[in-house]
Amino acid sequence: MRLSEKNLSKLPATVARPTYDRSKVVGSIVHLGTGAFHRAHQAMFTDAVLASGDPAWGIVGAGIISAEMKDALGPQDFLYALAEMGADSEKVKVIGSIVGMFGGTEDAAKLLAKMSDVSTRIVSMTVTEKGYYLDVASGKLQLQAPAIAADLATPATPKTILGLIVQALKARRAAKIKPFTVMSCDNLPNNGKLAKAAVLAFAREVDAELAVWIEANVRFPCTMVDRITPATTDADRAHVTAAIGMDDAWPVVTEQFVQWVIEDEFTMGRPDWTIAGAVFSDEIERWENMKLRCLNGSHSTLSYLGQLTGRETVADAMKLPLITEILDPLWLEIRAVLKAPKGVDSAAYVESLKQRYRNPALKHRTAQIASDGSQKLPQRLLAPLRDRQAKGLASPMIATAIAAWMHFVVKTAHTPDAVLNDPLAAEILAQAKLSNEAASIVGNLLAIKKIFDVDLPANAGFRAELLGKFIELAKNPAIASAPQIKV
Ligand code: CS2
Repeated sequence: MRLSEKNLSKLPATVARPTYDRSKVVGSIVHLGTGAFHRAHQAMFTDAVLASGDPAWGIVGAGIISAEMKDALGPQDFLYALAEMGADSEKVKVIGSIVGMFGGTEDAAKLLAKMSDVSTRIVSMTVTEKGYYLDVASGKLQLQAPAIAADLATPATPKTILGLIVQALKARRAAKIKPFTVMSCDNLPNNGKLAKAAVLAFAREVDAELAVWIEANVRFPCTMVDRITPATTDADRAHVTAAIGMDDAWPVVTEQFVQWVIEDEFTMGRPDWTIAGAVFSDEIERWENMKLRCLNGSHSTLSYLGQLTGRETVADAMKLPLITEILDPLWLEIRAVLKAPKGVDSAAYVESLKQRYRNPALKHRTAQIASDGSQKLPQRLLAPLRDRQAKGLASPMIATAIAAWMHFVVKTAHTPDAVLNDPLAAEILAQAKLSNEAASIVGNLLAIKKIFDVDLPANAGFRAELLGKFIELAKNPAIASAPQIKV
């Protein structure tokens, strides 16, 4: 038996389900990147809005690259089970807020038509850091990236989020339809401002007047999104099937904690997501920085150290004193230059992170978090590092974190068949293999401007600090770095 509208009544009583009439729900939010995170987060908040009796805000999901999710959820009326796992309790609910889906480039024309239609009031996205095609260090649009170059060559048939958004806004402007709100839900600082910068840079290449109109009329609220949601595994599928008594091709397993802080800037209205606990705030930058630096910064650190110590999951990595002895002082370094939102105690925030990381019910793979380091390090770790440098403070623990990333990439470079998941993989691996000598490795990797810009390699004090930590990790018998490294 497969999860579907018709089988909802056969779910066990313990499983919550949509009680609203899904046929009345209007698909007014188009979401680009309907992966596990979106389905654990925004779709869950939106489900609560629909359940409260407001049918105006359904989600039409879109896979940008592939039709995989549409193919999985289509036969089950886009319903899926969300398992919220605590250390000793579990809640399972079926989410009904996704009412349609487009999948992959073959649906791009239909997706564009929907985005151009007046029924679409919000276009939101979770496409990860690299989906914005912005050079992390300079903030410039990557005009040479093949997907961007292709969309610029044929703007009427876009395949990237930037091409789609700009083309849909162009059509709306021509038809005198109000522009939708563009809402980024990615882990980037000032994600709305970055989304705006990327969209405007793309629009300027297409039509300068359109860019001016977008700048004046479109809103790009910033958001802080938080819910630890590992990629779904086959074990998760089996677990959820047992819990709901029927098959779900792509359930989501997440934690019980969830947080969403949003800047209240919308062109065509918005759902009342506060019903499920979202917060509208004008202190969004502080919220984003606290989350990106304390959570994501420590997550990345822990994942590289976990990868070097054979710890497959975050919960396992948290059991290793070597790792917690690095994380605790790392958090102190980060918090010392952090402006927390008013009334929020960042020490208590960090304590709650430790509990979340230790959740044994979540099998969050360190390999997953360790991916795309080039896109993650700047905002997670290099930003607090620069803030400390501006105050003349040394940062031995942030240096340790960066050294751990360096060991991770060097090890990957020297391990046959190992793959580095990173859009800059070719450049990083080439730099990592240039020399086996510690000081040269550190210098060569630090020379990647797209990650470290020019200030960090030029800072002699920081170079020495980083090299010291790189050597310290190399000499630590618990760290399995590449045997080739000569210290
Ligand atoms: C993680 C995030 O994979 C990663 O880089 O740090 O996905 C993290 O789990 C979420 O931001 C938590 O909200």
